[in-house]
Amino acid sequence: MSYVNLGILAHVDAGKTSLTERLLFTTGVIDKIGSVDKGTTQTDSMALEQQRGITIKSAVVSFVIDDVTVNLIDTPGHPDFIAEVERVLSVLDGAVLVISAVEGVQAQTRVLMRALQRLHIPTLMFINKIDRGGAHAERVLQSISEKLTPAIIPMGSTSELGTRSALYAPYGAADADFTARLVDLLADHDDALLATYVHDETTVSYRQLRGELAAQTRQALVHPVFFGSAITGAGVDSLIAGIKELLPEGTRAEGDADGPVSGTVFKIERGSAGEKIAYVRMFSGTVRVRDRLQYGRDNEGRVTAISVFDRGSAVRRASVAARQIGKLWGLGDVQIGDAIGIARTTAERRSFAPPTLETIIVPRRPADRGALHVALAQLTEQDPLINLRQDDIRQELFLSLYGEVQKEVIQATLATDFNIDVDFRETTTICIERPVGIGAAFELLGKAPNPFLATVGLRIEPAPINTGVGFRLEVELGSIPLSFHKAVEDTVKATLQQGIYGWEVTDCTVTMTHSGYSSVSSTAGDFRLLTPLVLMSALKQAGTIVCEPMHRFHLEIPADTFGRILPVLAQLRAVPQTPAMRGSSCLLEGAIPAAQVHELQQQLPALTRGEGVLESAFDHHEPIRGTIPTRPRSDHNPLNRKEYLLHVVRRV
Ligand SMILES: Nc1nc2c(ncn2[C@@H]2O[C@H](COP(=O)(O)OP(=O)(O)OP(=O)(O)O)[C@@H](O)[C@H]2O)c(=O)[nH]1
Ligand SMILES: [Mg+2]
Repeated sequence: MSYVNLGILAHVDAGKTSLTERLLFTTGVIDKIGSVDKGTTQTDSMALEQQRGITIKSAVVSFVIDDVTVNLIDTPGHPDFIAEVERVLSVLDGAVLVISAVEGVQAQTRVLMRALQRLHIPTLMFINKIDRGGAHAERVLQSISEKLTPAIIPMGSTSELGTRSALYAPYGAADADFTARLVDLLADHDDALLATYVHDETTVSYRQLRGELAAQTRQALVHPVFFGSAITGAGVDSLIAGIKELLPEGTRAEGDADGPVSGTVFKIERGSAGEKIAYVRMFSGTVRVRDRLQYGRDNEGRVTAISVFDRGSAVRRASVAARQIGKLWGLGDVQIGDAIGIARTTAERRSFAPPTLETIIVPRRPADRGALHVALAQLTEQDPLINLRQDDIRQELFLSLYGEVQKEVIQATLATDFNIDVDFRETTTICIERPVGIGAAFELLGKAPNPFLATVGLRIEPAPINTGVGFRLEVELGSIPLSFHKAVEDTVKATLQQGIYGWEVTDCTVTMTHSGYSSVSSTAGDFRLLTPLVLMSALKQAGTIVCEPMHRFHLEIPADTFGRILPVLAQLRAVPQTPAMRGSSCLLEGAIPAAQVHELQQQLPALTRGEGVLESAFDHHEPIRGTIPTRPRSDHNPLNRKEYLLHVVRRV
């Protein structure tokens, strides 16, 4: 048996869950098809998902095509739940990107496609909802080429588009236009094919072309496009055949069931008794019930039960092996992103932007404060991109968020699962700081006013945007023990969580320029305590600029409301580009501060007779115009030497 671990990704409401349901039905896993609108699908199983008709958590199901087991991961499309998609990406062999034939490519589709391309995940596209009024094939293909990638090939044609009888028919060897387009596309990455074809086109057989198409799809160089409808089932057979023909079977993995154990945890759930359940994609080796496993940083635990996905749902098994997805019980301290056994050496880079909003969360009953802390800690463990921060000075709980819908979901979850009613106060945006110049500082051991048994010198300078924090050595590696180096590096990263204005400092390089210690009495603690002092004084010299998160927006409004929208956009500090007129609609794209998106969303119905549609997704950080928002450094404040030393003394 071979396995394909397949993600279904798309913008909100494109039809991922409906398509998942249809795939399960067509492959014989379920004999009655559920509906998102009635809350009866397999993958939208949470009560909140069923009430709202949207997916909130990713869910795994499986079906079999001939001798291939497909583990399908249905993901949420709403940008507020992008963290769910982030974690799934690392375990996929392939993906189906769903695009609505009516709404077309949306801001979120671009965000997803960019991530799939960056990770070289083989991706098929499925243009869904061909049965719905307003469906358009050519227009969607055109916008895919323009906005996502030109390396696409429509695999068939549609008829009676926009009606319940809409159908999809795959192209075959006899379709000369199709084969010509295939050659054209494939030859971009295969000179030999082009040369043979130019020499004598009859020597390249259709089978060879399909084989080359599969090979290039598996390398994520080209993207076959299918059409259909999750509701009527049109085109779904062809998509299933495409998954088998064109996507790799667990080839991104080493895949040896007898090899050393290696897996990745991509989802955590709590069982009915509150026990932790870890969803693991195995890359190599076999895990059996009662095995002792190393996981995460330095944790060890015994597996008490395992289930594996088989024809639909998870079933109890004695083991889970390479290429499979399984649920593991018994790993008490497990977290999302943890490696099971040997960690895979993949670059640890975020595919999507971190949350850009932060809110203060308060229990309605003050007595719930402690319980709220515990409940939120549990929720953040399932959703590690949500940061929970306790402000010691203000005695308040800060929660980072992607948006308003996520806020409502957290509120509802706390009420139903934990019986805690909460309110939110002051949603603000999370800014970042970037250094603007170069700053350097050092403190020598034994030289007042340095109270620590360590010499540390650091230089900080700007680095290219989106590169995070780099750490380099300009001192000999052996000049201090390795553990002291490590203490400095870790402390540099921790200190930069809060810059001069209290925001995380990023896109910079920190270089260690001086180091020294006393072989008799220095400890790593001396380095840990001295580093923040030196670094913050270097940072002060360099200076930082506060940058706020900006969204790219796409606004569709009735053309006659344009005059009314423009001043509102200006007031919200949005910068629109030249508008495009399409019939009686006006399309506006541009940049808007993340802080203002919600306000625009609120005002839109009144400004556009309820017809305006706004989409937006995080795009970049930009120096803030106007007053700089600051948040207090809550743990310690090395900007003020005296206060910091007092803090250290109190702590020691
Ligand atoms: N006419 C038509 N409606 C569809 C089709 N696919 C989905 N829908 C409808 O579109 C809406 C959204 O469908 P979902 O399957 O929940 O979409 P989704 O992509 O899973 O949405 P999120 O998980 O919330 O991002 C529902 O009302 C579906 O009934 C289709 O092929 N044709
Ligand atoms: Mg869904």
